[in-house]
Amino acid sequence: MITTIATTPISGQKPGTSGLRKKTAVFCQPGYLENFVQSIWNGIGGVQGKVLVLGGDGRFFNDRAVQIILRMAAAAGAARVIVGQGGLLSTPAASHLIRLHKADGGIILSASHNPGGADGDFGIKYNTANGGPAPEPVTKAIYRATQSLTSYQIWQSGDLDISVPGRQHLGPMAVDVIDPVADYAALMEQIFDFAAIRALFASGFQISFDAMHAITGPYAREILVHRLGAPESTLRNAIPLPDFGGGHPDPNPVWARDLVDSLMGPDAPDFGAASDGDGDRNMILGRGVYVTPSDSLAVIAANAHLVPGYAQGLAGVARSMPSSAALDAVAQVRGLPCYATPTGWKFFGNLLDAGRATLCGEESAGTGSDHIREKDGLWAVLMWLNILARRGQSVAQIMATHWQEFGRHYYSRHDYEEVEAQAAESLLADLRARLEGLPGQRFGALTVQLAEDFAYADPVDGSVTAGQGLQISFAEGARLVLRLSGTGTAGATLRVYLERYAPGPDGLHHDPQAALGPVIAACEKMTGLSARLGRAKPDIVT
Ligand code: VG1
Ligand code: CO
Repeated sequence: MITTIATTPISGQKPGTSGLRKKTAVFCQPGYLENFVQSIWNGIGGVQGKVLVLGGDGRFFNDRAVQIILRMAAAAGAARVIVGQGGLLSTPAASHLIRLHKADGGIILSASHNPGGADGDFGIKYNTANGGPAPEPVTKAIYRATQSLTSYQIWQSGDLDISVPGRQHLGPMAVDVIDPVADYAALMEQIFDFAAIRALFASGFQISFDAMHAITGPYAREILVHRLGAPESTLRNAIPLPDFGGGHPDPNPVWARDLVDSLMGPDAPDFGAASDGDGDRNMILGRGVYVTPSDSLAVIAANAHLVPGYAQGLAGVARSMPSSAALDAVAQVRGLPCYATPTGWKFFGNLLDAGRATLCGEESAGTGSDHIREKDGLWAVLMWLNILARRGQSVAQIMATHWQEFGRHYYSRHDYEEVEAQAAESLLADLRARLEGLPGQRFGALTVQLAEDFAYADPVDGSVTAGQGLQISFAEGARLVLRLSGTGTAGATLRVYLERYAPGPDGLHHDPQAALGPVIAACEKMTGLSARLGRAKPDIVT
């Protein structure tokens, strides 16, 4: 039976870089989730007769939210919802299921790399029929719907038992509970040379994978241990916990410190990797080496032909604007089209759908391809393992030869977290106002060549997205980008992206922070950042 509940708009239900993210306590307020879900339905023209995929990364409130969304889908007349067993699905697995079942869309419950738990963050994201995050026009329509909402509808019933696979009904709506891992694992087996990776493991090649107490644990166990024969001891933190063990499920050298330390230590395994809360990001390490995400993307692009799924070659490649130009260097040598998009996976969707790009990536450790429409952490790990198996070299050797061939793009991101929103906004506003006059000006050792407020004209649908970060290029082969994060839930986070190119053959093996010294100094001179934010140093350096 459908009940209609009167409500009023809740302010601030505006999707950011990747869905709506708020403190868990905010999402748990009566009606908060319901208002937003009803606004999704209203914003996309309803779900009457439609098929949806539903699941999340298992963080606190995932289980409650799944039950509410199922009842609201039934009330809205959805024909069928495919839900991961226990309400769980990694983001890449959800994207795959939408495509596999030709569903009309899907809902993913996650705040990704943000911490979870009652005191952490929660999030919800709508993906469209191509399996990708809703593009801007759709998120705008959903946001508009939140502003005029007067009621929501929900099916009156108790909770469904979604702990075992099988079909049930909620009123007239079918609910198919499925194994969250099986279809995804089968897709990986189609793309990669599992026999080669199995042989690599059998030869004594050791790996360590850190699931950070988040969703990838069960996926990594099935693929790396059961299908590829790695020992169980390969896995760290592989049991998903609602609060991710109290940590940030963010695969970077700060939050995956133990893994990094073990790869830098005396008995290091040959290869290390970690994934984030919802399984769409990755960190790649070799014995004694941390591979920056932008370099990882470039190496994957340069070696993709070694992987069966990409043996026919790449149509093109794409990166987010702040990501380093390491990818561009590969694209140039290989004669591939290369696109630079705003931050956020939703901007890759059109390029992938149109067959213009095969591989995409972001400096934030998201890498993926046209096999789905999300970034994919385990896919990136398997790309590396397949490449390592075929090349028979260590990660360090692969990096060294890559830099020899393409030059090295020293790269780092400095994050200033939870700064006063107004201070960060005015810093960017003041710099924006000076952009026109910057070319030709010198800041320490660097001379500004180009300065712009990045706007993206989508080559497929012609839509223009403005205000996507301030980009300053220097004549000396360096670049600085500043933008505000769109995924935080408290204050503002200023991201400062730093890059400097060394063409080689010399100067390829410096410490990145030292190599970037002139860019860091130019940023300080240009913006007065530390005084304006009241911060002597960044909170996170990746
Ligand atoms: C961050 C990253 C961005 C990524 C986004 C979602 O966004 O910088 O590259 O696409 O998170 O990733 P922002 O606006 O905070 O810089 V995830 O793994 O959180 O879904
Ligand atoms: Co994520």
